[in-house]
Amino acid sequence: MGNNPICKMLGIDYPVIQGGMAWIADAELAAAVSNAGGLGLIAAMNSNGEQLREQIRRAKELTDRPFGVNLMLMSPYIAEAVNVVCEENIPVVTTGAGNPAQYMEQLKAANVKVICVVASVTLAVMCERMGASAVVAEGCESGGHVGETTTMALVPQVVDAVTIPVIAAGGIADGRGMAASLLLGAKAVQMGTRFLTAKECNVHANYKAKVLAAKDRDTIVTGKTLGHPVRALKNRMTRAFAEAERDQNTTPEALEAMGAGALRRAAREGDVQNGSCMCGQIAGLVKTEDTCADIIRGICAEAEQLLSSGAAHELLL
Ligand code: TUI
Repeated sequence: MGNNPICKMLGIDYPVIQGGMAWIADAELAAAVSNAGGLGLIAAMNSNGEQLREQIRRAKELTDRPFGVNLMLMSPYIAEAVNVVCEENIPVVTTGAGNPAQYMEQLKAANVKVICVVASVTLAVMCERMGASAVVAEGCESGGHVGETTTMALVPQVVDAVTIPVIAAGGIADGRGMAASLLLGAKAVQMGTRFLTAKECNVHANYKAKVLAAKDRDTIVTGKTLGHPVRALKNRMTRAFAEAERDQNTTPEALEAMGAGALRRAAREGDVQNGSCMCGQIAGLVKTEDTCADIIRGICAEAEQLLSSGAAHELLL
């Protein structure tokens, strides 16, 4: 993709970026996506510096291609994670779940490109001013921590508000979603749910099976009352959480305690009833476990075919 600004900027073959899924996006998944020509990412999530360094070293053994790290800005170890990213010469980070202002200078000084994941035009504009190389405009169809605006509404508004390249995310899992994103003005796509079900993804088999079986209305957003809304598959845990949120007598501390460790429980232990199976609304479209190479090549080929076929164009004649 010689004309694509994101491919040129990152030295990748396809304008496809893997989401930085906590407890899921490890060295193996990141290396598999990068080896397939996309941009793989290791999720730093709440890892301390040495845990993150171990994952980075492992990914370096598995691929010679560029890969990045997703920095979760709410992490108690965020300062350590930023130091390790700089020391390990990681070429690019994505940031999520907050405002990256505090870390921009250090990352840029170490030649790390910063791509901010944003859920609003306001934060997109702030990130561009701070020196971000691109933004991921992530609609509320996505899994995990979500904003309030849909991908369809958010992407073109962010595209009009910034001059840096925009990457679309939230609700994209096939060539139709990619083609639509490019028509909205995005230069690339980021996908989480699609890679969660990849063959090379180490998430627990129970979690993968639940995503593959999910239908269009099987996700729910909880945590709004805590100020960090999270989208996950409906199960015993989300039902209990939603009920506790409706109860005026529940304290924020009690709610936080219910959520603590829930993603790990589902992703690593396979407890998909009492754990949190974060995933996007597009899960209903994801039916098969494929390799990262098949996912990336398939989606780009389908988007290319749709955009060049003129089939949509005919509808306006
Ligand atoms: O960050 C994500 N997705 C995530 S983070 C995560 S870990 C987590 N686990 C439990 C509770 C909370 C987080 C799981 N999934 N996507 C990027 C994203 N960023 N979506 C929304 C935002 C966002 C929201 C508010 C970014 C900034 C913001 O406000 C910052 C500010 O100061 O304006």
